[in-house]
Amino acid sequence: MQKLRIAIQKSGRLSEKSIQLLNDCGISVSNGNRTLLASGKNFPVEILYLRDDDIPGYIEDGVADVGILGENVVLEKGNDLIVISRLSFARCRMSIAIPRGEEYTGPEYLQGKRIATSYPRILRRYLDENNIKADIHEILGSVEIAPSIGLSGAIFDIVSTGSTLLSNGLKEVEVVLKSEAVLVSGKNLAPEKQAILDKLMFRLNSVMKGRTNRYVLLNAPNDSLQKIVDIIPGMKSPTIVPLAEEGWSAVHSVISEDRFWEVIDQLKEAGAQGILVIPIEKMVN
Ligand code: PRT
Ligand code: ZN
Repeated sequence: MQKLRIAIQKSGRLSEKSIQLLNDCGISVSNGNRTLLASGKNFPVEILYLRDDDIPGYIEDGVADVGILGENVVLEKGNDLIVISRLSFARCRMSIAIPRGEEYTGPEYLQGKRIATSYPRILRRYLDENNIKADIHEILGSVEIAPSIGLSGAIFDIVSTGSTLLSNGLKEVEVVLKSEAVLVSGKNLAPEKQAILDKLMFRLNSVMKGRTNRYVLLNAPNDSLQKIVDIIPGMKSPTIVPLAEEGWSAVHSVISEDRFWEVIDQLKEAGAQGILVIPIEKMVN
């Protein structure tokens, strides 16, 4: 039987979360000793553990079928990849930074400068779009030290908290793109593999939805129920159950995590009490 080959990062910022995501999809993947190729225990997949930079090439050559990697790597190294799903982890931005003491006047500042980066393709595109002629100096690691050793006047690199820039005397002046982990596939998957991928996507969507929503339970006087139902319509409509105390009901619903605090405030204002918020493991539609 055919198996879907999933490439994930062998060790690094994406590894644990990639394994966790597959596990949450019911695919047990060992994170013990990562041999190059391992079989999923209860789903027709094989896991290939690779350096993230190698994943696009392996997929494009047909050695792997799908992979989990940062969008930044997809944009820099991928030619023929399809982004199937955004995965909401390993979020970061790709930014231009310059020495803190310099005055930044806008993208024009970069005209004629030398910029050090490990992402020449993404940087080239940004510079071209802004009609900036600058010299891109490609280096593979420790990009952040380039200005202090006189190698370049600016850098283009991944930024998360910004503390690496800070401790190297740099300041972030342009956010060129935002990135997160994504699931990518090659073009033209064999039908049998596509069918496995469809199954995996059904599970993945349920897990992703569960992660981005919360189950809410609250009590409210009956005369505020309509207001509350309008605030939290839920998947279909909220469940309303009468409480033992006359004139009161319990309301159960689902709310999206990104609206969470705003919704909680509105619920309290509408008269909700005893609000409980519970994580959702999976949401199957
Ligand atoms: O060995 P392999 O080649 O597989 O791994 P790698 O060293 O190339 O990649 P890895 O594991 O460091 O990162 C994998 C992916 O995680 C990246 O391609 C990004 O998509 C994503 N990611 C998210 C990050 C960061 N956050 C991040 N902060 N990748 C790198 N960093 C670096 C950043 O460049 C800085 O130097 O971490 C440092 C700390 O960042 P600050 O801003 O928090 O100080
Ligand atoms: Zn890498």
